[in-house]
Amino acid sequence: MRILLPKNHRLHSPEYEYYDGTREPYAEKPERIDSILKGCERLGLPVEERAESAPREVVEKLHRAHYVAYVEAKTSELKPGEQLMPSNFIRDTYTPLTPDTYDVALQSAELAIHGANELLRSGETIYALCRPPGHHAESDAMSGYCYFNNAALAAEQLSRHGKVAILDIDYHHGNGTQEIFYERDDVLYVSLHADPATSFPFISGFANETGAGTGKGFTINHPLAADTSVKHYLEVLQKAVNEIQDFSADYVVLSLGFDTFEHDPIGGLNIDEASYATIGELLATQLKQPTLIVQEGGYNVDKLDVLAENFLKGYLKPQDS
Ligand code: SP5
Ligand code: ZN
Repeated sequence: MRILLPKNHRLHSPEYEYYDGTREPYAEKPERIDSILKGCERLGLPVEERAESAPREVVEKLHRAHYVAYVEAKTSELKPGEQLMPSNFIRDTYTPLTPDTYDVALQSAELAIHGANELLRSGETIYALCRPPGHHAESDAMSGYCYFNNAALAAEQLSRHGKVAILDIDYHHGNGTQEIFYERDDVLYVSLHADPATSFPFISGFANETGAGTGKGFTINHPLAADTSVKHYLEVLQKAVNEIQDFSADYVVLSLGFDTFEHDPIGGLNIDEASYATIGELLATQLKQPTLIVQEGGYNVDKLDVLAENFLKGYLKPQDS
């Protein structure tokens, strides 16, 4: 396993998000990646730092050109230290723009796409520590700290070489990833997430959303109740893995969020820190396909290092024995 690290992610560091109109400190902060990286380094995994940007045409394969141009134009108006909450192409009040947001989001996208290319070349598991995250970004809307959909762009690249399954285990439903692939049968989207009846993003992630047109049956949602036990969570995860095998995926993209942790400040299912090793081991044992791991959420900065370390220990265990 190799780690890809975005070099300039800390240039994107908004001060505020708005929760029902009230300013709150921005939860998706640079220290998240520092903490996750610490966990990776404790396992001695090789790290490649990158500062490349995804070409606009590549991003425009999945995002509407007019949206990409809007993000660029709005950020270019900003002076150092300023942040702007755009009025358009946005779904919520969690996704502000700062002067470097456009560039840093393109670099985050590049990290995932590069990961896909490396996976195609070597077959080795790649873990892209993308920041900003991506799974809430729709074809023409920023949302939930996400601007461009890193995992979807990686899946798009992989889909030119075979069938791709995206397994999304962030606490929140990946409304962006679902929307982007909703009518496609070559990319399966399977997600485990907190019930959207009561959790962000509210608009999607219900079990009756299963795809449309040729994509019918290729979106699978597993909403989970707030009181879900680890035991039940693992049973549903097993089911999701079986669905990926039934689809005969050639490649897997794992949208990995640590906001399912019981003490996450904005998410929080009942996953304790030790159980991330169980989750990692289950995935590594049963998903034999070449796999790209893409970082999504996870906001308990003081614990992210341990959560990542435990997940990776579990994930690497089958290889060690
Ligand atoms: C990638 C990702 O995990 N994005 C998640 C974005 C969801 N943000 C919603 C946070 C709302 C919770 N804030 C509640 C504060 C109440 N005082
Ligand atoms: Zn999340």
